[in-house]
Amino acid sequence: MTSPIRTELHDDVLVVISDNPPVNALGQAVRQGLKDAIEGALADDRVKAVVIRCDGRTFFAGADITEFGKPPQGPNLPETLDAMEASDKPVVAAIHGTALGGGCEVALACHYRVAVPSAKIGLPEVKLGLIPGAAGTQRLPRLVGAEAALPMVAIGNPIAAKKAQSIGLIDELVGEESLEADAIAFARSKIGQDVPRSSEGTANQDGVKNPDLFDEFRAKQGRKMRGFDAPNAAIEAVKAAGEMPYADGVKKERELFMKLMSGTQSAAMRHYFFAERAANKIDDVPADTEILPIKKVGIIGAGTMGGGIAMNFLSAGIAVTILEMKQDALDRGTSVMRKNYENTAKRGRMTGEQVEQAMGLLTPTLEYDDLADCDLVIEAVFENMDVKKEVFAKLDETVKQGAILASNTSYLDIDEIATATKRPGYVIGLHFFSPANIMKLLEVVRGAKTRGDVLATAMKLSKKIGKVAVVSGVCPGFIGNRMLSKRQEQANQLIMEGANYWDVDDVLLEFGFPMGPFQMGDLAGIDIGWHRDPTKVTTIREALCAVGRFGQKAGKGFYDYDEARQRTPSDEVKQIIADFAAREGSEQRDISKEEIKERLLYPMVNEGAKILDEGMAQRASDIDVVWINGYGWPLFTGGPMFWADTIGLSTVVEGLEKHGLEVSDYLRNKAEKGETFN
Ligand code: 3H9
Repeated sequence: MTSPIRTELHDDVLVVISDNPPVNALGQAVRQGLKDAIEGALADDRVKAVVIRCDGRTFFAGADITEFGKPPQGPNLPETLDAMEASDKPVVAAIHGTALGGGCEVALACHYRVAVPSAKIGLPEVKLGLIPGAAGTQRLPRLVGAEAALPMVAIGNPIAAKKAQSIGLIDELVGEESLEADAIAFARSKIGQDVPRSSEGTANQDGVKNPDLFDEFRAKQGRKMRGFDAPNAAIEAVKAAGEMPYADGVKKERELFMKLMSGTQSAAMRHYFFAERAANKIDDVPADTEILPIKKVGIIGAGTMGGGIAMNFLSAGIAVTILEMKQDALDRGTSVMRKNYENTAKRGRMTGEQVEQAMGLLTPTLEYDDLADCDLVIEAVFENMDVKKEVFAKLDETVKQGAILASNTSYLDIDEIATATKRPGYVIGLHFFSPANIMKLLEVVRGAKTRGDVLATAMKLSKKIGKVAVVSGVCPGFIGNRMLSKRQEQANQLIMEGANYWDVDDVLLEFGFPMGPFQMGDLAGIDIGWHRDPTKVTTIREALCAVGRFGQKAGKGFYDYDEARQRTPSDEVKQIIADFAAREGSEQRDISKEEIKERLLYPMVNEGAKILDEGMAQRASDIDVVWINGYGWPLFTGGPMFWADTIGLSTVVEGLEKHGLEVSDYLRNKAEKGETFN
């Protein structure tokens, strides 16, 4: 097998080049090639300096994640990098694309780093439930200080080259088109000088002088880190870089790294990494399917949903025509969008110019005819089949042939909607989640007649607008809401049987969700869809509405809220629930948190199994992607299906049986055979 590493001698500078598509992951052959190349350079008197660069779209994007969990094959990355750093001849990393994880560690082991301005550099291992394992946690703080290193190691977001230069991680920015030549010149300018080694740096003394740095960081980032093991290990490792000699710090890093690597969180998060990428692939639609050009998008409805959807396209530079029935609704919708953008600008995440650019791409209208030349129209009107069909019939008449007509429905039958048109092949569901400009998930609903190129276009477009897309078949509630309804059913049932509603919420919080179903109800508004007749009480929600407990906006719903929107369980609500249960003849008993957890989560797994069995999801991991991105299922468990695999499908089956709940044949069969979903 030919090595992915080759070398080219440019007079006295040896350029070591990696060509390991798609992302130059540091697999065994790359490590071996790098080690050999460095040893060769040291032994060759003609070579006075070394440049390391990559072919293709990026510098090394990290260790090869597919090797994790398999028997290690040498040379390992730490020893390869130690050999590099030990060189007395200057070694320069020439960075383009993304230098991530092990790739950033390669750069840190080099004596100098130059980068093109568009490059990004970072240590995203925490996003895989890990910390850097090739001395990144020890070299980085010694080079840039603990304060600058902490967010990079513990939060894991890559930083732009310019920022990296400002903290001392990059020595020089070079030309986008002249990376290699500039890096060679830079390397040549360092020949004959003592080489600086990151492992010998002293910037980490900032953490020694101000040891509160670490607790302050933890306090500030606590919410983002809740439930995750890796960020705390990352903080510990960076702290160790200030407290211990380098060799001991590296040992400490290794201990922490190995512990995380063998734990369930990292397995879950690595599962998710590949799950997100798999979700973008459609089994029977070839990857090279021709994509339909989408230059102009029409949106019907300028309410919260329509406006949010529109912002996705505007932010991605795609023109949007937004339609409403009445001028005041149209004006209100567009001004909300502008306000949202301006708030983002206030927080420094957009410039004023970008706000104007985005809003400049928006055309508000009251006329269907203005949608005629759109390539894609998404309707986000009232959830009613007759209304939707009317809209689609009108769109079919007005919008040019070959354009895609999409519905944002969250549960209606796309196939029935498609019957209102003469182009069912071009009809698709695009189910955005609220707030649509923020939530990552997009359920792409494939109708019976939806064409392959229409689907492929939707998937490609979703990536362009920064969404994580998952294909769902047509069934009530699709993947996400269909499973949610099973959880909600149990939540309602549990409080009728005597469980405290705050215990139900707390069980989910403790599991890692950002909030429970009753908090969620309060946030969304309990009066959504309420008939407004306080004398007609057939559900607990109606009973709450009848006494004006409409949710957070009213200061009270299931919970009482203080000024800071902190919730306190309400005796009044407890009584309302008890009275309602008595009226319905529902017996009350003490219900343990364990039972609550099992009854909330196991039926979801069972529904997931049915979704798979019916072919409504292509793969179990797609269901995980839906729940992690759309409903706050904790990433560190890998999603409902991976979590079920982790605890064992027979555990789930036994739990469902114990509580007298449905067990699908598909789940039972898998459990009996000792199989897993993933
Ligand atoms: C680490 O480095 C640990 C060390 O500290 C310790 C060592 C001792 N390995 O995302 P894309 C595949 S941990 C294997 O669609 P993009 C990916 O699955 C690692 N495969 O492209 C996909 O395959 P397919 C730290 C990888 O342009 C294809 O490449 N590094 C890896 O949208 C294209 O990927 C990270 O966490 C990998 N490391 O984004 C960075 N990376 O085509 C992880 C990608 O079959 N990677 N693949 O579906 C990324 O964040 C993005 O891939 C990147 C490109 C931004 C680089």
